[in-house]
Amino acid sequence: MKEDQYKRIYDCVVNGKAAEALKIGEDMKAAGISVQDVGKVLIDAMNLVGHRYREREIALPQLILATHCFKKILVPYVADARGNSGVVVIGTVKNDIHDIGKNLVVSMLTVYNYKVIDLGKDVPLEKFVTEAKKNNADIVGAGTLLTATMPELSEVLAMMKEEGLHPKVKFAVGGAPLTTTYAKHIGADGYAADAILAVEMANHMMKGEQSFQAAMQK
Ligand code: B12
Repeated sequence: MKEDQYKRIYDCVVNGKAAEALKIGEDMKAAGISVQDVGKVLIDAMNLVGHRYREREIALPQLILATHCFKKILVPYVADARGNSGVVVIGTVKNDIHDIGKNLVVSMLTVYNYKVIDLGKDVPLEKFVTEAKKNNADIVGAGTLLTATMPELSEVLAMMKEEGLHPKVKFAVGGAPLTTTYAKHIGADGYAADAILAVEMANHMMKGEQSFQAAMQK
């Protein structure tokens, strides 16, 4: 990818230029830029936006606008998605309404040809299991941003085991307070620190492997 292309994508997300996002995605696709390369820039940009939000340099609407741009840039790539990589049922656990990061994971998995059943946020735990059964899921992904709701993750896994889904159906977790150590401790098959790593994780899981993808050191 050329530097000006990198800058165009980066600037769009960082500065929330939603009106330009779709065109940028179309231009990148037409120029033959792979979704992997676009995805890496999107994550770089979201890391900066996340940092600025934490430092209170920007407000919540700007964070949400950035994620909107992220998703829109990927729209032309989603159009090609065939959903044949595998089936993922994903959601944010009950009592937690954070869904910005989970939505980015949904977008990235979709462009990488996963059929994603997005249960949304504040999801009753039994729904992960019923939807996994109904949709013949390969992977169940549960996320949380609150330390208070981290124990719900093990409950989802326990229900999957009770219903005979796990270990055939793999269980993945994610969200800012989680770590590889925690994910392993509760018996999850996978963890990913961001949306690109979530694709890598899912690809490993589809081969029946466990996969713990901590953030890359900058
Ligand atoms: C935005 C935000 C909100 C927004 C949420 C909007 C929305 N639609 O999501 C609003 C304002 C609604 C909100 C509300 C609250 N929030 Co809040 N919120 C945040 C904030 C600032 C950013 C979270 C975020 O979106 N990050 C950006 C995304 C891109 O990152 P991410 O979520 O980590 O996602 C990435 C990875 O984790 C991974 N990933 C995410 N999900 C999944 C799932 C799977 C399966 C996988 C594999 C990977 C994966 O991939 C993602 C993309 O790269 C954080 C602080 C912070 N710096 O993180 C606090 C924070 C999470 N909130 C916090 C709190 C306390 C709350 C409230 C309880 C506040 C209150 N008193 O009302 C309420 C929650 C009420 C409830 N019942 O849920 C605390 C949690 C503290 C804790 N340790 O529990 C934090 C850490 C702030 C703080 N420092 O105190 N919040």
